[in-house]
Amino acid sequence: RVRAEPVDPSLCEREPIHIPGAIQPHAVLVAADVDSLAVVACSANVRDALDRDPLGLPLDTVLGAGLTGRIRDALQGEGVDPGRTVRERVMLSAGLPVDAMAHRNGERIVVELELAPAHPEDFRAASQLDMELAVGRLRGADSLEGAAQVAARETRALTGFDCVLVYRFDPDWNGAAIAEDKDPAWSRSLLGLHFPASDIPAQARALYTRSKSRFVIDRDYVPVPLVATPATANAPVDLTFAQSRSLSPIHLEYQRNLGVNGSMSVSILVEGRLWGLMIGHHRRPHYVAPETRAAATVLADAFAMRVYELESRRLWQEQQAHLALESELVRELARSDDFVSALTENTHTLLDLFDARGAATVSQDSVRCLGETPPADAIRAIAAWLRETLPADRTSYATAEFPAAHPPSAPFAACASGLLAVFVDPERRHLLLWFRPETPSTVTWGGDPRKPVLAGSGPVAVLPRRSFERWVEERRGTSEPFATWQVGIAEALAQAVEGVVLRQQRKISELTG
Ligand code: BLA
Repeated sequence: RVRAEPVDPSLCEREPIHIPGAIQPHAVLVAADVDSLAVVACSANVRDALDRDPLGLPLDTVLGAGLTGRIRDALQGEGVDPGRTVRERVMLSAGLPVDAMAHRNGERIVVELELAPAHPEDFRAASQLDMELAVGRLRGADSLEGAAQVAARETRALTGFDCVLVYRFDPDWNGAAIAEDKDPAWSRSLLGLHFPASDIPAQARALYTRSKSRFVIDRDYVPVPLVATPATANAPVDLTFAQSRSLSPIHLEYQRNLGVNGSMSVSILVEGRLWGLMIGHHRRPHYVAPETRAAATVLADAFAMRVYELESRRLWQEQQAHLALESELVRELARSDDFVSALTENTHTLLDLFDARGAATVSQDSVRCLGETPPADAIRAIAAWLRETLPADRTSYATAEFPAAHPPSAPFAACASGLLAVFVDPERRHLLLWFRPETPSTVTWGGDPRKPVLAGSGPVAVLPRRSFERWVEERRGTSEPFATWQVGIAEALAQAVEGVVLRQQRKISELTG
C-alpha cells in the first residue's frame, strides 16, 4: 500500500474542529444548560434574530414557551441520542420567520436559528415523490459503480450543486472520486482521482462519523464568535452536531485552491464505519434549505444501505464459489495418495482459487508450478525463506508487497507482487503457494500527495497544497491484497492436504516396515 502523507500529518490532526468557538454568519446560536435551560453562551450576532441579549436568561423567554416546551420534551432527561434534532419554523420577536434547530450534546442544549438568506434563488425543495423516485433508482442499480453514479446524479438534482462527487475511502483512509455528476459547462473533472488521507484528517473523519453533514453557503464568510457567561467561559461549546459550525480555515483555503465556494459533504456510513462522502461543489455561494439538507442525508443513507447490500452479495457469492472449489479439491485429495497431482492435474486446480495467476506446490524439495510463477529455483528459495522467517505458531503468510518483503524475489515482481503461502505440515516440509501479478501500475492523484502542506502566514499556520494537477504515480511491486477469508480457505485446504501426507507416510512405513 502507498502511504502518501505530508511532511507532518499530525499538524492537520491537531486542530480541534469540534470547538472552533465560531459559527457561519447565516445562523444565530444559543446554548443553554440542559437542566436549568438558562442560556450559557450565544453567538455575537444574536441581534440578527433576537430582540435582546439572551445570556443568562431562561430559554423560554428567548424562544417562547411553545418551542421551549417541545425542546424540553424531546431533549431533556436520560437516554437522548447525541445529535438528535428538533426542527421547526418559528416566528420570533424580531418578526422574522426562522428555521429553529435544537439538539442536545452532553450538558448543553444547542439551538440554531437560521435566517433564510437574502438571495434564496438557489433553494430547491425536495418533494416526497422526488425522494421516492431517487431511492427507487438506487435500489435498481445493480453494481457499486452504477449505484454511485445514481447517487451523484440524484443528490445533485436535489441540492442544485454544480458538481456532486461520490468519494470512497480505502483501508488506509486515502480516497478516490468514484462517481461525478456535474454541470457540463464546468470543464474541471475530479473523477477517478485519488487523494491522500491527510486531505481529510483523522479528527475530521471521527466527527463525520458522528455528525452526518456539513454545508457551507459562502466560503468567504466572516466567522461569528461565540460569547459565554463568565461561569462557563472556559468550557467551550461542543459544535460537533451544530449545522452552522464554522469549518477549519485550512479546509476553506483548500476549497479556494480547488475553485470551490459553496460546498457540502454528507457522510456515507456503512455498518457504522465512514465508507465515504457525498461531496458537493459550487463555483458561487450556494444555499440549501434545511429540509433539502435533511433529504440529502436521507439519500446518502439510502445509498449506504445499497452499498452494503451490493457488497455483501458480491462477497457472499465469491465466498460460495471458493468454498465449492475448495470442497472439490478436498474430494480429489480424499481419492489420492499424492497431493501434488490431486491439486494440479484435475479439472480444477489450485490456480482456480483466489484470482491468482500463478500457483505452486512445494513437496520437500520438489516444486510444481501452474500459470505465471517465478522459476522453480526461486520458489525453493522463497520456501526456505518462509520456513526460516515465519514464527513457529504461524501457518500462513499473505502479502500484497512481496518484493519489498523479500528483495531476492524483486526480479519476479511482474508475476509475484502478491503472495499467499500456507504450510501443510508442522515440520514445514510441504507448502502451497499462490501468486498475484503487479497491479495497478499507476495511480492518478489530484496533486502530488507527498507535499501538500505549505507553511502559511497570518491566521493559518499550515496550508494545503495549491495544485490539484493530475499527478501520476508509478506503483511498483504491489498486487491486489488477499482477503482474510481467502487465507482461511487456504489454511483449511492445507489441513486436508496434511491428511493425505500422513496417509502417504503411513503407507510408505507399512511397505518399508
Ligand atoms: C475537511 N477535506 C475536508 C472535507 C473534504 C475534504 C471533502 C470535508 C469538509 C467539507 O464538507 O467540505 C477534502 N474535498 C476533499 C477531497 C476532495 C474534495 C479529498 O472535493 C476530492 C474530490 N486538508 C488538507 C490538509 C489539511 C486539511 C493538508 O488538504 C491539514 C493541514 C485539513 N480538511 C482539513 C480539515 C478538515 C478537512 C481540518 C475539516 C473541516 C471541518 O469540518 O471543519
